[in-house]
Amino acid sequence: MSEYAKKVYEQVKAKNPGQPEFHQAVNEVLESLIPCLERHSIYKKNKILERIVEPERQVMFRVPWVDDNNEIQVNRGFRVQFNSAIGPYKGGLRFHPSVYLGIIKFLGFEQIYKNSLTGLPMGGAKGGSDFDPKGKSDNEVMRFCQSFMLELYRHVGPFKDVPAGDIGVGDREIGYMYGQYKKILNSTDGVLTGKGLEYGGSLIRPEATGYGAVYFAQEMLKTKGEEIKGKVATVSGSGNVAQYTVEKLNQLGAKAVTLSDSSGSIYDPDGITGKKFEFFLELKQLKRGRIKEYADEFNVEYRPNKRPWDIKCDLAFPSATQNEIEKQDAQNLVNNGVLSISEGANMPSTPEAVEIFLGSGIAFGPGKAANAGGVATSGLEMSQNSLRLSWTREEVDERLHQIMINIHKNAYEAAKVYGKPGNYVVGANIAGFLKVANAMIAQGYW
Ligand code: NDP
Ligand code: 2IT
Repeated sequence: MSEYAKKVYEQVKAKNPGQPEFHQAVNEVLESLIPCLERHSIYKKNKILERIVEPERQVMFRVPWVDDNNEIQVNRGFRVQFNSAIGPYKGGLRFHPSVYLGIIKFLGFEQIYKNSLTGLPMGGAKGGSDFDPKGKSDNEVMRFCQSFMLELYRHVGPFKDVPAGDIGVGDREIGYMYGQYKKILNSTDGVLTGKGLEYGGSLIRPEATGYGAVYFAQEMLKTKGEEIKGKVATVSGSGNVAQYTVEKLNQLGAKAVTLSDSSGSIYDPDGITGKKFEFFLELKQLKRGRIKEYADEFNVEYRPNKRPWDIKCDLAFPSATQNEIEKQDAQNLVNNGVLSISEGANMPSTPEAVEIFLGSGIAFGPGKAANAGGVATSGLEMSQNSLRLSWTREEVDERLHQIMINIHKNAYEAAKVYGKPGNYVVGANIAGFLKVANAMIAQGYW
């Protein structure tokens, strides 16, 4: 690593102890930026790295709520407003028991570059709570969301900070939070994205991350003279991103053969298609069931506590969580002849796995590029709210598709210009960074 990037990384580790995921995200970005920092001394002169690794604001708060047994429960809430150089803070909320400050900071840091890559004016942020929605009644989730918003409302707003969903936060949670915000402020502004269609949501937002990850894979494959059609794909997770990844793969004539959750994975060599796909959507969206029930229903293999990465495939779409592809998983994928990895999740590959992918010459699409379709379509939801209009499904999908094509092109070109052709990690990080860094310089230090 260059002396400058190394110095800043060491400072980050010393000043943010006990936050390995944040260190990991920072390390990857700083390392990628070296060719850019070497070429342009202006960023060092303006102390851009020292500034960009420090969130503009971090809020942590108590979230008390009453469960169905009338007992008071207390969770911890977070909103990290990382960077507003190019627009209002924007990024999801994650409700999962593993959430602590380090997770929110890694996600917020990634979001800065991702949002910049979309070409839309959105700064980077992330928030959430260690609340676990699993096994809670709708009323409990509602009371939690109301309490969470009772503090969060002070920090957000359509020109300030616009949260959305992430793990454990879907249309139900967004609805409860939006209702509470409206009640507190008597304002119907578009403070959240991922809203229901009836009250300001955008068509295609639910599908956007998964669709976008497949569009990104499509672009990467084109550079190798390949196409999606006829390919076999492994997908992890079974939530929002996984669901619409499988749908788009089906539409484009590929075959998705796996799904997973934190308990295990299923392997359906005939493909998750037709009635089986409909069953899967209903199982997850309406019944909030477990993926094992798919295996039980269709008599396919259930693999307790196993991820999908040992299964032979052409395309892989990690769509569950961070660090879900470790070194051996990456080696298995490469040994089995995988052509592309398109990260639907945020930072699903460990640094050792990324090294294997990059070293093997396969097309590796990092999350901040490959899964940017979700936040991009959130940006389109914000545009529609401002216009007081709703675009059609076709119009939003066309814009999403074009944004993914542009992100691919910009990352691909940047990698070439900075001497790392084919390396989308370097390309995405530099392309995302330049716009933010230049905006920071233009606005003076603050
Ligand atoms: P959901 O909550 O809808 O689904 C999450 C899925 O991942 C579930 O199947 C869940 O299984 C699994 N999962 C979560 N944590 C773990 C874990 N620690 N180990 C194993 N499996 C796990 O979330 P999303 O689909 O929205 O998010 C998935 C990923 O995509 C995340 O990394 C998120 O940050 C990223 N992302 C999401 C976007 C969006 O628009 N929603 C946009 C861009 C990225 P279980 O039910 O057992 O917990
Ligand atoms: O990681 C992400 O980009 C998201 N969870 C979506 C954020 C958003 O504001 O739509």
